[in-house]
Amino acid sequence: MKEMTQETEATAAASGQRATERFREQKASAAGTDKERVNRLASRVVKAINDTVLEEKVTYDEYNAFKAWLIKVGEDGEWPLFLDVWVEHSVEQVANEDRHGSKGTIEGPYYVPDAPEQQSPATLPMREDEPGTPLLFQGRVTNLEDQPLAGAKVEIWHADDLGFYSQYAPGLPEWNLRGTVIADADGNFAINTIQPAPYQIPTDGACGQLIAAAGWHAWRPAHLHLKVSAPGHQLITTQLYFQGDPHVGDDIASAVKPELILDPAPRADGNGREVTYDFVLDPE
Ligand code: MBD
Ligand code: FE
Repeated sequence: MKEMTQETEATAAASGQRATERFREQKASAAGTDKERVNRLASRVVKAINDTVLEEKVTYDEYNAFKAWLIKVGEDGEWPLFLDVWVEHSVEQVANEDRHGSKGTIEGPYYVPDAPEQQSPATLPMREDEPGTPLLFQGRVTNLEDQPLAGAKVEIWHADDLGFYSQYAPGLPEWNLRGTVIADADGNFAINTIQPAPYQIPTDGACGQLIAAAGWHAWRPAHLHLKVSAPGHQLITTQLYFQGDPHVGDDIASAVKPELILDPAPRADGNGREVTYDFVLDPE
C-alpha cells in the first residue's frame, strides 16, 4: 500500500475543487421538475433526517457537528465526491434496472468528456516511464442479438499506479490514461494501458473526516471506468474491477457487481497481462 505523502495530501484537497468546477460546467438544473415531485422528494429527505434526530435523540453538540461538517463539504468542493461515493449507486440502480445488456455502475467524479480519439488497436496516452503492469484490455461491442456494432465508441479513463487521475492531480499530462477508442468494423476493440492500483478516496477533506470519525475505510478496488456507445443504442457507463483485489468485497462506493470483475491472464510474450470483456448495448 502506498504511503500518504505531503504531496498526495495536497493533491487530494485540490481534486474536490476540480470535480466541483467540472460539475458546474455541466449546468445541471431541476428547472424541468414539477412542484409535486420536488415537494415529495424534498419532504422525504427532510423527514428522513428528522426521523433520525428523533429516533436517535440527537444532541445539540451532534447537530452542530453535522452543521459544521456540511459547511466543510462545500468548502472542500467535496459534494461531487460525497454524492458519487454514497448516493450515486442507488441512482444508477434505478436508471439501469430495465437494461438487458451489460451491467452499468457509477460514473464517479473524475470523467472528462472528449478525450482524444484513436482507432482500435489503441494505446492510451501515458508517460514514457508510466509505472504499473501493462494491461491489454480487449473485447467486442454487440447489440442484444449478438450482432457487432461497427465503430462503437469506447471511452476509458482510470487512475495511475499511485491512484491519481489526470486533470485532478497536478503534474500529470492532460490526457494521461484517458482515451476514446473506436472499435473496428467487427465491433472489436483492443486497448493497451496499465493496470490501475486500488484507490483511496481523498482522506484530507470533509469526506475523509467523516470516514475517520465513523471508523470506516476509504478504499475503492482498482478499476477501469468506461462509457460505451454506438448510434441507435443506449450509452452504458460502467467500471471493471480485478479478481483478487483486496477491496472488491468492500468498495466504499458500493459500485462493484459480480459481472464487472475481470480476471486477466499473463500475456504469452511475458509483457504484462491481458483480458477480454464484451459489451452488449441495449437499443435506444
Ligand atoms: C473514484 O475514482 C471513483 O471512481 C469514485 C466513484 C469516487 C471517488 C473516486
Ligand atoms: Fe474512479
